[in-house]
Amino acid sequence: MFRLDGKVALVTGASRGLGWAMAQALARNGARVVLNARDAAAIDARVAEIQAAGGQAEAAAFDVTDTAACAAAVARTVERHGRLDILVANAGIQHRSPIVDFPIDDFRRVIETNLVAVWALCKEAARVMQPAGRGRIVVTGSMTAIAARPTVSAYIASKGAVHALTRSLAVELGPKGITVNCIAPGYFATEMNTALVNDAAFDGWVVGRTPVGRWGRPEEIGAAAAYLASDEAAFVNGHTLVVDGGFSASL
Ligand code: GCO
Repeated sequence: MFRLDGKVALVTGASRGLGWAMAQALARNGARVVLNARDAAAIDARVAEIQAAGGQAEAAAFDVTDTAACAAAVARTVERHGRLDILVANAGIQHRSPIVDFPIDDFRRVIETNLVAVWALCKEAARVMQPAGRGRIVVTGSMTAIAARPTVSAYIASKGAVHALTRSLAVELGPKGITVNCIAPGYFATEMNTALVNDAAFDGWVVGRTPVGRWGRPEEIGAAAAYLASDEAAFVNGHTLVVDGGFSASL
């Protein structure tokens, strides 16, 4: 079950954190994975790691806020491999500041990366999946779009929109054989959260509020992405799969 042999996937933000974990999981299950990140050297190293482990991978270094680059990457993938079966629109950034001090330019940057780029990638992927009558789109949302905390208003707004976009596209693309689902991570010890992990009070709060009593491990997100990308998940559509150790289920 959950094999992806013969499938071609594009994963954005794949050089580290949750994106890297998802790219590894898809490759481990047999997919040919196109890994995206802004940093060409970082993504080349990750491609080499997957290849060394016997997987199929190639690099696509571009900034997801460059919508022309997004379109070109999808077109190049189809040109090279004749298909794009799976999109994992994961790349995202964080900016933390009380709203009263939050620079509008930082707000716009977060929205451009976490929402506009995700929308643009979904558009390009749908354009090539539709003729095939099949596709899997997985977007990275956030538990904070379900239960918020202070000082991350741009991130939460962007992720809340991504959760809504998931439902919108699931309804529009479902009839074309394309499912669209969202993975909403809880607190994971990724590079984006290094400052939080290293803050003893915040670390204690996360561990105390999470029923399983720890931060998430990136590989635990990889398994969720591999499932949603699989043939077995054909009847899962418009769903937000929360992977948070029970954090958002608890008072
Ligand atoms: C923060 C964190 C969160 C997590 C994750 C939780 O500052 O609270 O960055 O946003 O990264 O998104 O779901």
